[in-house]
Formats: sequence, C-alpha cells, structure tokens
Amino acid sequence: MDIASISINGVGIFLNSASGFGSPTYFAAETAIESIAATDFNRDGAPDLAVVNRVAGQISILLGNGQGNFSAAQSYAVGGNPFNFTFADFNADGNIDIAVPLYTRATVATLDIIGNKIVLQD
Ligand SMILES: [Ca+2]
Ligand SMILES: [Ca+2]
Repeated sequence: MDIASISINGVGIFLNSASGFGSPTYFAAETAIESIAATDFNRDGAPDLAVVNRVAGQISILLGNGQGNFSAAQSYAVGGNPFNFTFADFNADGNIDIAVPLYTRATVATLDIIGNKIVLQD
C-alpha cells in the first residue's frame, strides 16, 4: 500500500517497497488543498487522484499510470469554498461521479470520461 499526501508542493506520493516508504515524489496540483482521494476515475486499471482546492474553488484530477507517476493536474471550477468531496457512480452510467459540498450550496458535479478526457458537469 502506497500513500498519497497533500502539501504546499502539491501531492506527495510515498511508494512502499520491501524496504519501507521512500522519500515522496511531488506532483504539482493546486495550492491550499483541503482533501484528497484515490480511485480509478478513467477506468484504465490505474489509480488516479482527486484533490479539492477551497481557495480556488476547484477540483483537480491527476491521472495515474499505475507505476507511481501522475499526469499534470486537470482542474475544474466547482464554485466557492469546496472543502471535501466524495465519489460514486451516482447515475449508474459506469463513470465515477463526484459530489462536492460547498460552503453556500450543495453541488453534485458529474465526471463524464471518454478515454482520458474528463468533462465536469453541474
Ligand atoms: Ca485511472
Ligand atoms: Ca456516473
């Protein structure tokens, strides 16, 4: 089991090997990240990461390659002050969706995924 952490540098990945956890590798994401979660958003078999940035009002997705590396963050505006999120296939279309609680209103954002293209919908 590996660990993904958040910091001012973005997302840090601590890969676990037979000798334990090594130094983290950092991948740029938004600053002021409030929350992070991993799942296979684009269904290619490799775990991906999602992070939420309260200050920028964005969710960012970093697609994993299954070998510990991640793509540049793809960011989507979701509105003011998101601070957490959860995910599931809310509309049973086979694509994982994200629900984002905001400070002033509730928004359920849907990720439609075609290959590695991710489209965020309210
Ligand atoms: Ca994936
Ligand atoms: Ca869905």
